[in-house]
Amino acid sequence: MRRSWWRSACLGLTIGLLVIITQILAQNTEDWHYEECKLSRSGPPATIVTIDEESPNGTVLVEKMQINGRAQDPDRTISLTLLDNYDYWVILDPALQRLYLNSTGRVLDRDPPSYITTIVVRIQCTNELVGTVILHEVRIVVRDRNDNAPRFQQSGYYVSVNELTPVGTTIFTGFSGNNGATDIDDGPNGQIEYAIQYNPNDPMSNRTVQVAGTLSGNIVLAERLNYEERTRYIIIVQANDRAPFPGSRRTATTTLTLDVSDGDDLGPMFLPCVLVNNTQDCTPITYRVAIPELTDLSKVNPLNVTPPIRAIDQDRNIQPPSDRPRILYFILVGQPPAYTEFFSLNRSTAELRLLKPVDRELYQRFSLIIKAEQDNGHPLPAYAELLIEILDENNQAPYFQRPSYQGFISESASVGTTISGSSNLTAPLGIIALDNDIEETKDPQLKITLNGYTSIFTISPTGITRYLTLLTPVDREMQTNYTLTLVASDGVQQSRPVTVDILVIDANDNTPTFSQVSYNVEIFTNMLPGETVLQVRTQDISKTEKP
Ligand SMILES: *[C@@H]1O[C@H](CO)[C@@H](O)[C@H](O)[C@H]1NC(C)=O
Ligand SMILES: *[C@@H]1O[C@H](CO)[C@@H](O)[C@H](O)[C@H]1NC(C)=O
Ligand SMILES: *[C@@H]1O[C@H](CO)[C@@H](O)[C@H](O)[C@H]1NC(C)=O
Ligand SMILES: *[C@@H]1O[C@H](CO)[C@@H](O)[C@H](O)[C@H]1NC(C)=O
Ligand SMILES: *[C@@H]1O[C@H](CO)[C@@H](O)[C@H](O)[C@H]1NC(C)=O
Ligand SMILES: *[C@@H]1O[C@H](CO)[C@@H](O)[C@H](O)[C@H]1NC(C)=O
Ligand SMILES: *[C@@H]1O[C@H](CO)[C@@H](O)[C@H](O)[C@H]1NC(C)=O
Ligand SMILES: [Ca+2]
Ligand SMILES: [Ca+2]
Repeated sequence: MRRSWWRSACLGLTIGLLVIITQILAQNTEDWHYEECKLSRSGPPATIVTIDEESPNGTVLVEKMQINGRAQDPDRTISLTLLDNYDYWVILDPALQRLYLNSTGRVLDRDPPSYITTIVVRIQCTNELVGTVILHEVRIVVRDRNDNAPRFQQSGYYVSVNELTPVGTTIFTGFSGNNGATDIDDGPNGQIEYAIQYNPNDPMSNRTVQVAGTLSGNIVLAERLNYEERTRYIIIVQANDRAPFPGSRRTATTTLTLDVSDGDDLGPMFLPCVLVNNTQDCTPITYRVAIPELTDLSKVNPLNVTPPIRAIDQDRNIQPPSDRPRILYFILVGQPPAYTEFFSLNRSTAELRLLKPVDRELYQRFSLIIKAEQDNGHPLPAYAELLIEILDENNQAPYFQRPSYQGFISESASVGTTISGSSNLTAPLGIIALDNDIEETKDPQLKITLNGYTSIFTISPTGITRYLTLLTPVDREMQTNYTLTLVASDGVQQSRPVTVDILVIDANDNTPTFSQVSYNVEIFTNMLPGETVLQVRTQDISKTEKP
């Protein structure tokens, strides 16, 4: 009985060992099956790759997934499927465990509005031996390319700057807050810098302003403006992005129109202004007035100054107009000093008035300096001379400088032509009448009347030297001479008449030609001095000679 217990115990032990060995063997086989579908590489569980945006279709995303197992027949141990393939951006080749980009018919665009910055897919691996499933994540990061140029938000920009603005002042901040150029690329590819470009159509514009900060695009004045010289600059501003390689940076340009506004930097000027040669300066002006001695004030006031005293501000376009200063007039100094008793100049109207009659025995003339200045205290006054002649009582008759005048006019002369003083028609015929009542003896106010042929000729109404001009065309065939008379009058006294003879000259475009090309002349030895050798006739082919 004891012996059979031992035997059965040994049998049980043997069976137990067998079971354990079998189990160990079985376990080894299953472990091997479970390695399928796992990654053969070490490292993080997800596969992360980076590609450029706009990569072409078929670009390899992942060369090999490195998943354990064989995904193609025969002897397939695993099968691979792509999950979460949003928009089908990824193609899986299971046999090669390779991932491709599918951009058939479209562009992988990282920038707005697509904003494709990452693509995440999962690869499902099914273990065909034991039926287990493992998911592998693949994360595709889309890298930005500098494929967009900056774009200005406005087609052009505008700024108005007063000419008195100091150099260094920020005059333009219109690019701030995304109102300048924007670039939809990412990072530096989308950051903007501004610069002023040379404008061949406005070569000064890149000197006039500077960019204060390349990132802000704020613009400062680099040179003094002068409204009187230039009122507008066309500035070309370039925006570029900051792509790391300068060669791949992209740019855009816009124009900034800078209008200069007028500032109060100039004083007044007296009118009329005759510029000194090629300058912006007026030649000094002299105003004149002649007043008869001992005249009734009411007859002469206000005094008739020629040209009328007037000054304007040289800053002509100060805005708003209410900011424009008024101009005040003063007599600054004068000779003789007694002028203060006789004359007053209205501060605001420049009206000159005689305060009491002048005796020519005491004063023959006054020479004054007048001043015009702005009513706002601006320190740039203008000065002019004012000459006042005191005229003798009118007791002398005017007279002509010459006893008679000879004038010439071509019959082809058009209406308005001035009668010439020489037969070659090179200089006009000037007629001067004088009056000894007036100290300078030349009175531009004298009235000269023409007697005879008033429908054909006329004389200039004013001026020291007068000229005759043609009113209707003349024809030498009708009349070759016109004789008329002139009379000068100072309003009271009259000159003696003078005669003007005007000769109509044949209009002749063709130079005279000789009737024969050469002449054979025989000179007789017994000829007397003065005898005719040959009569040579020149013929004017434009006109047959009249007897
Ligand atoms: C895009 O690429 C995939 C993978 O290489 C290829 O199978 C497909 O034919 C390509 N499509 C075109 C239009 O070329
Ligand atoms: C590639 O993408 C296009 C467009 O989305 C889609 O129609 C096509 O089926 C995709 N091709 C593959 C092989 O997934
Ligand atoms: C303006 O542009 C011209 C031409 O490119 C250049 O020579 C000049 O130096 C520039 N001026 C300034 C102040 O940048
Ligand atoms: C104006 O120019 C002329 C010649 O062009 C010259 O003779 C004259 O001196 C100049 N006048 C002044 C004020 O510069
Ligand atoms: C100047 O002229 C203005 C306008 O005619 C007049 O109102 C003013 O009284 C005058 N001033 C003097 C001092 O005469
Ligand atoms: C025209 O004639 C005048 C005098 O008759 C003379 O002084 C002048 O030199 C002449 N001019 C020409 C261009 O012949
Ligand atoms: C025509 O003018 C000439 C001078 O050129 C003069 O000698 C002649 O007398 C005048 N004839 C008449 C009819 O006035
Ligand atoms: Ca860019
Ligand atoms: Ca981009």
